[in-house]
Order: sequence, then C-alpha cells, then structure tokens
Amino acid sequence: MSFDVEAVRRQFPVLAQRPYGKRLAFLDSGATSQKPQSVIDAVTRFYDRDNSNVHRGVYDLAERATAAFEGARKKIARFIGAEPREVIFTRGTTEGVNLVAQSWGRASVGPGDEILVTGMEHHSNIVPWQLLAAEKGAKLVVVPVDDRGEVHLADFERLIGPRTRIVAVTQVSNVLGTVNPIREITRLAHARGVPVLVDGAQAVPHEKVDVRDLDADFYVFSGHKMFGPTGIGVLYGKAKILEAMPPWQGGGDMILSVSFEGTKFNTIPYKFEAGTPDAAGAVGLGAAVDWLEGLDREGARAHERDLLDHATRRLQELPGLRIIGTAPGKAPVISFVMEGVHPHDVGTILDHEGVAVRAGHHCAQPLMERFGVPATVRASMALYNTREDVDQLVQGLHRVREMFP
Ligand code: 7TS
Repeated sequence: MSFDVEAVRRQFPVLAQRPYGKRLAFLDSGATSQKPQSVIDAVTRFYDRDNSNVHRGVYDLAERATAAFEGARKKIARFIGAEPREVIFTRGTTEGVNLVAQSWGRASVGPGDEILVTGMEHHSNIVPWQLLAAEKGAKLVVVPVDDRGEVHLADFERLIGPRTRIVAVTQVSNVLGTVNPIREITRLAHARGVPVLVDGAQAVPHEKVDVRDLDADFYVFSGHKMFGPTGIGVLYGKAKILEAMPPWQGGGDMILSVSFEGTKFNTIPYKFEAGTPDAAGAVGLGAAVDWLEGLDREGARAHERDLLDHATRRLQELPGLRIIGTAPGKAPVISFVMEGVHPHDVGTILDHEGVAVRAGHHCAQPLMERFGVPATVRASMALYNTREDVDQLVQGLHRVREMFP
C-alpha cells in the first residue's frame, strides 16, 4: 500500500469545483474537512435502506438501523483503542467538553478548586470550564505558551497543585499546529491524582490515536474534521470514570425505568445519550474510519509533512510575512500575518484566487492576545492537499502584496 494523493483527491467531489473559474485550493481543513464519496454514500445508503429510530423497534428495519449505529460505535472504539461502551456519541468536540464539565465537573469541582488549561486552547476548551468555575467558585489556571508556540512540562509540574481537579489540554493547536506531549502530561497529572481531558479535534485527522497509550481519562473529537459528517462527534471516557458520573441530559434511551417516584439510569454509554441520536451521522463517521483505515496512514503523514515543509519554506520567501507557531514536529497548520495588511483582506483576495483559508481569531482569542495580533491568516492542510495548493496560496499572496505594496 502506498499513498497516492491524486487517487485520494478523486474521491472528494468538492475538490473538483472551480471558484471564479480558478482551481480550488482548499486550505481550511482545520475548520472542517471535505468528505470522501464513501462517507457521502454511507449516509445516503442509511437513509435509503436502513432508516428508523435506533434501540426502539422490534421490526427488521429498526434492527438494521440499530446494528448500523452500534456497528459504527464498535469501529470508532477500535480506531481509538477503546471499548465500545467507552464511546459516547455527541454533536462534536464542543459538546464533549460541555458534557464532562457539566456532569463530571459539577460533581467533582468545588470552591477554591483549580482547572488547568493551556494558553493555546480553543474557546470550546475554555468557556465550558469558565461556566463551571463561575458556578462553583473555582478558577482557571493557565499553562503559558512560549514564543515558538509550545508549552513546557516544567510549567505543568509547577502548576498542577493540591487544588487542581482536572487538566484540560489540546493535543494539537488549531492555530499553531503545535503537537503537545500528551503522554508526558497525563503521566505528570496522574502522579498527582489529577485526571486529564484531551481535546483531540485537530489530532485525529492527522495521526493514529490510541487513548490507552495516551492514558487520557477523557478524549473528545469531532467527526467533521476527520472526513466524517457534521453534527456527530465522540467523547471517550475511561469506563470506571464514566460509570461514576451522573447523567448530563435526561430523556429517552438514557434510562432503564422511569416512574414519578424515581428513575433508574441506563448503563454507559447510553446513560449519556438522551434522545434520538444522529444515527446517520454515526454511520457516516464509521465510514470515515473505514476510509482512513484503508489508507497508507504512514504515507499520508509523510505527505502532510512534505506539504508543511514546502509551505513553510515558500511562505518564508515572502517579505513582511511572519509565521506564528514554529514548534518542531507541527501538524500541517500555518498561521501567519502580513505586515500592513489585515488578515481579512488577505483572506478575501485569496478567495478570488481560488484559495480557501481562514482569517480571524480561530476561536482562540487568548492565544491571539499572547502573540499580540488581533487575527491571523491560517492555511490548514489535509492529506488531500498538494504542493500545487501551496504554490497557488503563495501566488495569491504575491497578488496581495501587489495590492498592498
Ligand atoms: N477544539 C479544537 C482544537 C478545534 O480546532 C475546534 C474547532 C474545536 C475544539 C471545536 O470543534 P467543534 O467541532 O465542536 O466545533 N476548530 C475550528 C477551527 O479551527 N476553525 O473552525 C473551527
């Protein structure tokens, strides 16, 4: 098996379109990835052939829907090295963090307690903790980010104290591309009896993740960033911890029996899946896992590394361009600013050149403040990108310079 980017690209119908008559260089996979035909087909097939509500019907169709939904859970569990009952379907990363903050957090965090986050977290791994802290009289403590965009284990060692109740950290920064040393962080935290939630949103599309090996207590990610559908994501939690947690939302399917005197809750994972789930989304995510597992992932990684090296080299040729986030071993994400041009103007001009990038604060305003910029332009790459996409970006940036000399 070898990695053939042109064969991969042919599986993504979106990539064939020509905005403004130009070739599309899609460099915003950090926001959401495109979907291969097999994922699109799996969702359509579910609605064509298997659709009915899950865990409810006794008829053939309902059993097929349930089998497809639970089959997806098994695939995803295997993909991340978990047991199926440790895989809870959510709407995405955001919902996963909120679930943990509201269920585990409300039961485990009290006045004066501390929640440790890093300075490079996405808002979805900050705000749910702030809501919890405000309710409980706890506070957030922040691990600083250095000039290259890295965090240091010594700071974790210094900041995990007797009041720390949880460490919430991203595996890969959506702005900087920094890959954090999760294994070392969980080791440090666990030595002090502190659990760790890992935001894997930007990690799963790029690297093989094994939650047991990382020893994460919670691991959250979104389907739509890993070639799956929108509206579906996963919260992994260690079974022992999930079992001890109170339910989050109440409703159908999360109960064993209900009476007005009291309710007996279902076992995990169902205890945390109130209401009709996005079964088609789960099936689509299962198809995304199949698709990823059918690839030469080592080859894909090498391809992504080549793209990052090529992009870094070429962007450095441009005068007045500053790359933000220069940690070694980055994921294929490059944020930058151009002297004298607002990132939004850069984004708009690039759009007319067929280049899709994101310009803004990337839901990481504290990190923008850390680097003293209001916003950046971000090119985030996936395994279907090519050097041609990068060269089109660079050509577009020359055009920006012509317009803003
Ligand atoms: N965590 C990280 C590291 C992210 O990059 C994102 C989304 C989220 C959490 C939230 O994921 P959601 O699926 O629940 O929305 N990041 C981005 C981005 O970089 N551009 O658009 C969304």
